[in-house]
Amino acid sequence: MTKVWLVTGASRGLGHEIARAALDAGETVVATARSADAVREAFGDHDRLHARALDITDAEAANAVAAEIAQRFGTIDVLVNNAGYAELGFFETFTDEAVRRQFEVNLFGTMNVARAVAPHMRARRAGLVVTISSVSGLVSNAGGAVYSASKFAVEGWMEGFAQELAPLGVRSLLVEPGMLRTDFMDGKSARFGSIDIPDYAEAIAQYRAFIEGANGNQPGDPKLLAARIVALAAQDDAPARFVFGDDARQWAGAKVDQLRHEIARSADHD
Ligand code: NJP
Repeated sequence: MTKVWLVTGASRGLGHEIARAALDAGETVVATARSADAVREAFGDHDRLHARALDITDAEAANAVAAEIAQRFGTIDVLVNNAGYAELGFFETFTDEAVRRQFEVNLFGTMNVARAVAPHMRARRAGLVVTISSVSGLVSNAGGAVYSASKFAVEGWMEGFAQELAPLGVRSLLVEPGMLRTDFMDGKSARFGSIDIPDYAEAIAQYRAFIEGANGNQPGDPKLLAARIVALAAQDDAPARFVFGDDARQWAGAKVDQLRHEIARSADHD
């Protein structure tokens, strides 16, 4: 039977590919982004595609979209909480406003949509919440402190919330991709710290050169990840986490090794 998907951030990048892959699998998809027209333009005409405007920082809009889907289709089977962006650069180069904006979208916006959808899933004792986190939700590096802080927060929230939902029949999948070829690192999406701090100038110049070199050349294929997510969503025994890409698995593995080492060393000081 065809399932009903709600995908955020579906105008471009990974969200667009997930919505497309779900349509190709025969599903009904409510695809959202800040502009419904941008979503319509991205997909063209499709009878199972329903474009809606949803800025995820707007909790009322999230409630309205979820209520409309539940009323119209009787169900929301899969939520893909995908919309997000990155504030890239060294922590002290960001204003407080920029840091809060990062959390407003990546954490509180993602929570808004989950809060809007979860009651409909709980009522039916069924559903799947897919959260697009990042390997940066497991590992942080110089230049990624603010973005990682928001994704670590997403991880902590969803790890607990997933356990609250599971006994009520609602499954969860946290996705931690490595670098994907989307607009993510491009000026169309990413923002950069604006405060000039000479102590960091050289390190920041190297970091910016890395970002410029990586933009458009990321190893991860968003189409492939989208296909994997749609396949995982169809499995009853899907894993709680999906770390996508060699780069992500390498970084996450190194973090686990480092944590084990530091935990063992901590025991020496008990
Ligand atoms: O980025 P991009 P991705 N409300 O820039 C939307 C994570 N990730 O596909 O409104 C609603 O091509 C925006 O829509 P628009 C990343 O953190 C990525 O790579 O038209 N929507 C667009 O559709 C994020 O969570 C990489 O501007 C909002 C989409 O989000 C997810 O993957 C690695 C919005 C962004 O498309 C998708 O990002 C990784 C708002 N307030 C995790 N703000 C990577 N690409 O390397 C933005 O580990 N959007």
